Amino acid sequence: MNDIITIGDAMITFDPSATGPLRFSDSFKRKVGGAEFNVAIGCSRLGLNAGWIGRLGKDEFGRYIYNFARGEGIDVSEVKLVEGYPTSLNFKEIQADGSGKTFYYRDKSPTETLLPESLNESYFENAKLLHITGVFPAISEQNIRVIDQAVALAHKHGVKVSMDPNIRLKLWSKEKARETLLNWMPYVDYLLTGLDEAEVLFGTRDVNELIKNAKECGISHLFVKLGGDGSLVWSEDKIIEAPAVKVETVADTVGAGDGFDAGVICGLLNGWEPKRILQFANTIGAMVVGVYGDNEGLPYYDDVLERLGEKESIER
Ligand code: KDG
Repeated sequence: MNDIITIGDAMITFDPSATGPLRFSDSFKRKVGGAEFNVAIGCSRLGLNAGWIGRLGKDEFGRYIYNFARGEGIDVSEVKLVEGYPTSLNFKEIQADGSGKTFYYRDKSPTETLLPESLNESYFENAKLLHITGVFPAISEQNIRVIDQAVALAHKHGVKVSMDPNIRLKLWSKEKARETLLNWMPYVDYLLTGLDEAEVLFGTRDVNELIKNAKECGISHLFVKLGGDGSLVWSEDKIIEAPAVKVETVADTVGAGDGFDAGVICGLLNGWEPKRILQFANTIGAMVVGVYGDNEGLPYYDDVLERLGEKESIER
């Protein structure tokens, strides 16, 4: 049985060895990325049983990602390596302040071979939570149908659904993102969003307005990521806030939101109080940005406790 399952297009990510425009980057480190995949890694490191549903090319990169996932303890029983579709690629550009851009090479994504009817109903029946984001459905119309089926299966089996809109405007328009993601809101229990994405969805950045919208959609918990201002959660008609965790040096901001999501999912599945969930998730976000790579900075459970000062750190 998996605590959390997710569906995504995992990619090989080429991280530049130096900051600055991609056109001048001439050496890269080969890494692994993909928003939903990062969340699965984060959850697994925190001690949850995480399953990832996906398709990879039957090529060297696909094998690498598959083995990487297994090494992270992710359940890959619903992953297939397929002929004729190269594993998706992503080249990153990183600026001196840690902010970044992504350049995708995923037009013929192996996820084209993942059909709604490919989803295994018992995989959903045996999960506690389905995590979806706006990345996978932005890749193709078929992927949208896959998520339609996934949320329907989750609903049928009483599986909670969390959503991070993760709107990637290189993959689809604001209008298409809004229309598609809003269609799934009636199935979403936990919405984890930044203000920019919330604005795309609901046309406002005002927290009270967002709460009104969340209520109307039947969302039980609205988590808002506020970057340097920390985060907040609305649930049971209360708003709880937590400050950001101080970061000494920002190396690479990509993946921080996925780390936050993993922390929230861990807290929700363990039944923690909202304040504790935010404190834990903010800490993970801060730990991720201190390390280069989309998922290298995702901590193990004890690492978070050490960073929170709740567990002694023994260095030698
Ligand atoms: O959230 C981090 C991801 O965005 C990154 O790992 C890869 O851009 C990516 C994507 O499309 O999933």
